[in-house]
Amino acid sequence: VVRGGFVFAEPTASFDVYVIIDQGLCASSSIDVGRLMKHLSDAGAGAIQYRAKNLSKAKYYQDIQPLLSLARSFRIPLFVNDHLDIALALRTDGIHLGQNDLPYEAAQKLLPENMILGVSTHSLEQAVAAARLKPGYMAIGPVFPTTTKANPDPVVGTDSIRNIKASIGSIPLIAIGGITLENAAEVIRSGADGVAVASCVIQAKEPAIAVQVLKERVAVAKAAREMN
Ligand code: TZP
Ligand code: MG
Repeated sequence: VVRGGFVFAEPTASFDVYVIIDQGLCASSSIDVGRLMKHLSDAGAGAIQYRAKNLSKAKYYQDIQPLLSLARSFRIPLFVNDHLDIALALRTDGIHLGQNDLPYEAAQKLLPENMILGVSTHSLEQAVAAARLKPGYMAIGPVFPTTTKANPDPVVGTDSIRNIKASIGSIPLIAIGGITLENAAEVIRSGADGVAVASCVIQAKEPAIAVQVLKERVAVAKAAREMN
């Protein structure tokens, strides 16, 4: 990729710890997003998403443009939330779409081959329907109660994760909603391939430590799962 005269290698995404950089959370804690991104990438977050529910498309575009340059220099994959046109215009690593965004099959027709499509699901039925389109990853949630998302869908719980994972085959399943350092292992033991987190990292005293601990707990829980 050539950007501003610099050549950057495309980073590869992993979905063990996927951090949602929620603009509202960052603003209310006076967090510098660029610095946060440096900490997340140093700590080994597999991917990041910029989520801004209260910004116009114009402002979102303005915000994410410099963040993409930083993400490239830190070699961390960056996902756009909601705005497929912005992802296409900037050639981000991926786009994350929910049930009320452009339908996945329409989005897929527009996506370049190397752009990852991530989708949100909130039930087994939605997961089975979305799996037919073979997205790059699938989020399921909220697994636990969350205050980060306004009007969240009903809590899915950990019990249904196993069933959903069994129904979607090899598509990486990322659990989301109310995930913390304390419950991350349980979520992985229930069958998720990774965790998506916002508040537990953004509002941590040291976001880098939070990511390191999450990564460690996800890895240990996966290893234990594979032994059984
Ligand atoms: N979708 C389902 S829950 C959620 C989103 C975007 C918010 C996750 O944030 P937190 O702070 O990790 O609960
Ligand atoms: Mg959305």
